[in-house]
Amino acid sequence: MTDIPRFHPRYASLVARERVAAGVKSGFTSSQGLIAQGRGECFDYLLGEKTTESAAVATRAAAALLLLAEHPALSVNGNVAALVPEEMVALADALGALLEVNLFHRSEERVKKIADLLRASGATEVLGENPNAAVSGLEHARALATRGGIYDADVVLIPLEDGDRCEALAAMGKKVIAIDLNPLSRTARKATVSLVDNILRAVPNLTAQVKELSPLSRSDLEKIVLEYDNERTLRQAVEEIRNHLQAQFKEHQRG
Ligand code: PTJ
Repeated sequence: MTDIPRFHPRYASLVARERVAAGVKSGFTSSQGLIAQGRGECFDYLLGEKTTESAAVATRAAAALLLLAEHPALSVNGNVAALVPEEMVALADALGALLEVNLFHRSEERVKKIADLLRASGATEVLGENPNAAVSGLEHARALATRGGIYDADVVLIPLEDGDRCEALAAMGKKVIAIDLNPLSRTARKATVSLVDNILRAVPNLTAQVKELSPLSRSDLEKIVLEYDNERTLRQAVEEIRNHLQAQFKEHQRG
């Protein structure tokens, strides 16, 4: 990896870029993952590279939804594995949830490398290497699922992916939580709860929220979920981008 100086103004973003590039070199992230990361970086820049108010509200609702779930499952692809392997294991542990590798550009070699990485990061059980079911309505490899894992889950976390699986999982009656920096994406619009935040911040924040909310009663958790409105959150995220850009513009004008 390139040695990035800690004081570099774009340190976090450059380190993330290096991690995705290292994932490609190690063979568990797809080369297309570099493009996805670039797209994410751009939206993060527009958001001010921070967890916004709307993302914090969505994170709380996502934590409540996960705590209410009987069978939560967390999906892991090549970009997620490159950026937050240990953090995904910590979230799974906090919830007693299952981790399942699910890839768009699937190869058995990549699935195994990601599962091995998650195990090396502390996961006791990782699904996805032997899928035995398919999510209906999807023509590609992302349809593959495991019984007892994503296929039977009532709440599924799907970070960094395209919208068609989100829609297909929702059509199966599941609640879907997306992590996607693009508030206009199909995934963000179709999910039950969308975290418009960088996965680097979103997953640790989600784990912290799960721990904070875990003493609450089911009815208190249900209240948080009921009060949450995903459309309102996405509108607010777009507004936050606009406000950030206006503030930046004013600063540039002042010199
Ligand atoms: O490992 P595979 O084969 O399953 O492929 C994974 C990728 C990410 C390549 C695949 O799912 C893909 O092509 O995804 P898309 O369609 O590019 O969508 C990814 C979404 O995640 C985009 O809306 C990005 O803005 C967003 N995104 C990218 N990086 C981040 C992000 N969101 C949060 N945090 C990020 N770091």
